[in-house]
Amino acid sequence: MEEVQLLGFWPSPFSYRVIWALKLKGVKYEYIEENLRNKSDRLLQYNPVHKKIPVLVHGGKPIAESLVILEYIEETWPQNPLLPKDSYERALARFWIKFGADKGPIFSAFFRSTKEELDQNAIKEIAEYLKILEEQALGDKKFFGGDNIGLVDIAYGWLCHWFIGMEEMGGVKLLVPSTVPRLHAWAENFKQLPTIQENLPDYTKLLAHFKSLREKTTGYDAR
Ligand code: GS8
Repeated sequence: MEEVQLLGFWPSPFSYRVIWALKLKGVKYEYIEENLRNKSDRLLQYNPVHKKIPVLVHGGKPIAESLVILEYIEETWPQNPLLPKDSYERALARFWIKFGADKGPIFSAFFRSTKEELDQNAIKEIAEYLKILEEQALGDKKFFGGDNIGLVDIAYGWLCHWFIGMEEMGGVKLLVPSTVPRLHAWAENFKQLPTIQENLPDYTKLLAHFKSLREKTTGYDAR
């Protein structure tokens, strides 16, 4: 088998998407931690356009963008399929993956504001987003694709850990049983899968990282 390497950054949910997919497929890889404040020549050479992690390097060939990497992994290692066989079901899965990617920027509100100044419009938008996910994408299923984890779950997986940290930092609770019971149950089920549980960054460290990001963005120490 050709060598697989992953260039990542420990608090990045985008790195974890790739880690989870590789683990679920049973693909052996070497993890290389990048210093994003002092990017390596390797990262700049492998992702000259965005200069971002994650980058998957397979047999010396780099692939950037986590969602593109997930599709590559699914095509290259077909064992334990993460997308449905049926073309229509696959299109639906891709629709929801794209929905999540398009809506990503709404979550930056957590880093732009302090606990006291959290943008209430952004919070409302995020609450509506969670409701749409629950009602339109998840429904009564255990995972987005049915009984088993798939690429849609992996794409939204950050909600079960990173988003919880963002909520704690912002002093809000949105992913809760009282408003989105089925999505909350999904997050719990997702997090309990051994592959996910064993591959998550330390929560306390993550929260401290979030707070330092927020301080940089807001320009002052806002506790
Ligand atoms: C986002 C990757 C990203 O933001 C993907 O792979 O899905 N759309 C991309 N990577 C960040 C680290 S995680 O916050 C990154 O590498 N940033 C470096 C920089 O912006 O200079």
